Amino acid sequence: MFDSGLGGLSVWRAVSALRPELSISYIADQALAPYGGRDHDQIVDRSLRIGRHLQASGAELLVVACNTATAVAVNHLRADLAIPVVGVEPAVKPAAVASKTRKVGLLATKVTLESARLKALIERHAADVEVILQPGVGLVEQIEAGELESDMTRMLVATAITPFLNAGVDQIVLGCTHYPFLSPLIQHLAGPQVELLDPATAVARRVSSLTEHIQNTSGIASYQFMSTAPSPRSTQAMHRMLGFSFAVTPLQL
Ligand code: DGN
Repeated sequence: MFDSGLGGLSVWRAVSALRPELSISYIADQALAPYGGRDHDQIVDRSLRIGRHLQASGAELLVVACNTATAVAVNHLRADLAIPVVGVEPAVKPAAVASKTRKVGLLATKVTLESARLKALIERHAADVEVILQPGVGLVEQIEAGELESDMTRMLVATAITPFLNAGVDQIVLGCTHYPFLSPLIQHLAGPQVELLDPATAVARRVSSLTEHIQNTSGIASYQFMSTAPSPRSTQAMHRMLGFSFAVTPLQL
């Protein structure tokens, strides 16, 4: 499993809750984080390097725990790798189905918002609702720094969701795997009439069905966390986000 940084841990959390016996190697590509403003070639190149590395290390399935990398690199990964590849997509369809106001907010990175993949997703599943697109400016950086509740984070979240609230949305799609770590703050600022949608549980179900054949005879999962640019601060943030301590191994790609 990989992400540009710590956001994919929201997917890690859902997968390990559903399948606690699965061993997971997680790569945070913090040397290149955030992916959200990078050009496509760079994201594709990084995703391929990470995917090949994990496949060569014995992974039987790859989870792209990043909407941005999924939007631009998932097809390249599927063409290149021999193992199945599961991506993350903003939960536009369930939001469109659930919306009573017929107005849905989608918070994601710039690359995801501008991707052809997202455009197709909205056309396919949300053509009859108004989808308001909003980049989460600065939010990934705050989460990477472990700042989940600071005044600055609060201000950035308020700025990001104000257009949604002004438009009267009743669903906010969290279109970046980092954002679920801000769910308590977003929910508090948006109010109880707004529902937040995180695709992690749906991804976990997909992973689970694709790994039914994988037997872990010991019944004990081994977890490995790697980063291309580890730091004590981000390791501490990871511990806080997952609620337990572990080593983060440096990785060079
Ligand atoms: N967590 C990622 C996503 O879901 O898009 C990437 C965030 C980023 O690197 N900007």
